[in-house]
Amino acid sequence: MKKIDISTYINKIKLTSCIMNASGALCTTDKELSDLLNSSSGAIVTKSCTKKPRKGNIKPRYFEWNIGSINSMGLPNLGIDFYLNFFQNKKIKKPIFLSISGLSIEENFFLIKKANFSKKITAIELNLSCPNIKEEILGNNLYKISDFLESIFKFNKKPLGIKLPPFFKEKHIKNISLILNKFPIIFVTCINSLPNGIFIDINKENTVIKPKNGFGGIGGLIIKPFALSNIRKFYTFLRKDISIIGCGGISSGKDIFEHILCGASAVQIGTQFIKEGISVFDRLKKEFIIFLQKKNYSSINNFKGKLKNFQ
Ligand code: RRO
Repeated sequence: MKKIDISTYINKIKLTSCIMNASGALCTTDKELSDLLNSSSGAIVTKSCTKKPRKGNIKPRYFEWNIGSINSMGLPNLGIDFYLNFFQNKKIKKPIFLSISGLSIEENFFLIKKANFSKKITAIELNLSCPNIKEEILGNNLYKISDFLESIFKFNKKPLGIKLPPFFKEKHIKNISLILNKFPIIFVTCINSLPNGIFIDINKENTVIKPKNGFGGIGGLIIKPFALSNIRKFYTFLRKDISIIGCGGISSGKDIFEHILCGASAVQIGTQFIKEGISVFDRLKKEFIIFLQKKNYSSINNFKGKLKNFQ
């Protein structure tokens, strides 16, 4: 039987498997990150971090049902120093993406500068799309994003990518792509959770999470069509050296195939990782390889971005 290679590149960064965790999913604490280091995931991204540790929102702040999840975590994290120290004295065999999500432009500058000093951090995933904080989502403000990136690339030397919110109009994706194409970013991750959803417990007739009267970011299976459409559109509008990391609604090998067919170079697992635990990476890897065997593909380059129109 043909050998199936599921390795990939995010720009010039090699991942031996194209499957990794999504920021926020079991990647906050020492134990969670240690488990990820020992797992078959192709890379690790940390929980988005801030300058100081944050407790996040009041609990319950996460809920899942059969086809989705809702969260209003509120950026709980152990602070950038914890994440930089954690990797400092570890033997590391895969790329490490430090997710940062400063609450102001100045805080983001501080975090990016700090990450630049750490040899263990392969790349920065700049999260411009947290749906659960009161501060503005920069990913939705094209004017600010352009100035912001201009300032960042005056000093930043680390490979850097951006985690984007979902967009629902082609013109928005086109406009943000025109801006991103002007800067040396190496990847985008799309999509973050769909903001301001609500889930109802019909027996109790109430919401299922406590912060913000029950409103939160929606993830999981039900957001897959929006993840796929964002990946597809960004694939057509972004420079070809900007890789796309697909995130949203993956729970099977077939879902990974769909993300890559739309143009993703790698995929992140969020809701399904939280549901299933660390063994999700072994299972998905196996499923994906069997799927490719059946399709007679030997590497992801055989089909990446090659989605055809209906005929
Ligand atoms: O911590 C969160 O509430 C959170 C973040 Br930073 C994010 O980027 N996406 C999300 O769904 N939740």
